[in-house]
Amino acid sequence: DYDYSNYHTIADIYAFQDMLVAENPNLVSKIVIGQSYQGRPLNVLKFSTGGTNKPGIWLDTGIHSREWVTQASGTWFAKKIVTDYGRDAALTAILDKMDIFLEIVTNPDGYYYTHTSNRMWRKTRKPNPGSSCVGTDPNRNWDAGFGGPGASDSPCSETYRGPKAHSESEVKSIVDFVKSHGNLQAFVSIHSYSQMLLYPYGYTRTSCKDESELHNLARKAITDLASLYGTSYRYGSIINTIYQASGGTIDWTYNQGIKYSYTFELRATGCYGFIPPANQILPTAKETWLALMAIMEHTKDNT
Ligand code: 0X9
Ligand code: ZN
Repeated sequence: DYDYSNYHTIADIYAFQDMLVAENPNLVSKIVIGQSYQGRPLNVLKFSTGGTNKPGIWLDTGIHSREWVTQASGTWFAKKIVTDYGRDAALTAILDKMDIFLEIVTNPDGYYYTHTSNRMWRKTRKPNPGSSCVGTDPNRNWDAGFGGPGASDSPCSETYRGPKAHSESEVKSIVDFVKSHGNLQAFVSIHSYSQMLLYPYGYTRTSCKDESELHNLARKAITDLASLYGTSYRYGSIINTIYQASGGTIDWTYNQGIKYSYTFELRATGCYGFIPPANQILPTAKETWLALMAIMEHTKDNT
């Protein structure tokens, strides 16, 4: 049986996904939206009770490979969805109206590398011509303020934006999926760390047009999150709450018309940073789930 309270290799997580599909064929399927630079599949779990092109909710974890508590939480979310469907009224109502898409290992080459070579690897693993430094920051590579302040043009930087927008197949595959789906209503991209729930924008100080609704929903979500263990989150726009960042995921998805675009920074604070001990996984996943439910329910009620 899968141990949700420990960190796992990419092979384990891929096997977990196939097992979940095999055990819940009427609820879960696996979509391969593309492949990574090194040829690994970009797997997305689709949770659906049937119907065609229902409104969708997207969740991704691990686009920054070293943020291991996010992939571990994503695995727990997948199990939680199949456990709660038909038992928990709120989740059942969400899935009766909407499909949920979950990409757990969003940067597989990076994740593999964090297990084999460098635990602190963040970027993709595509070489940069003319440089000995490898990789692009997949949270600076989106076509939203791409190339502006809040990203680097140096391949050796941890926030290297890449040679052009959507140059990374891990990013482009999601772009293509979002466009071809055409009916995503919420997009939640999960990072760690620093305990924040953020909405657009990151590349500009201009408020997004849904700011007051996104702000109020964020407050509700972090209040629900805190109800479990008292974990305290900050919330607000990216640029006002964490720092200016251009080319970020949810700025692009918001500009595509996906109103409920959020990004989390999960536990911890400075103490554990990117490497929380495994005993943090379950509490992190469980409290985060409460915030996700608040966002998903609000999306359902406003779609
Ligand atoms: O710098 C980042 O990419 C994020 N912090 S992290 O420590 N996880 O690397 C914050 C930026 C959030 N911005 C967007 N999602 N656009
Ligand atoms: Zn991150």
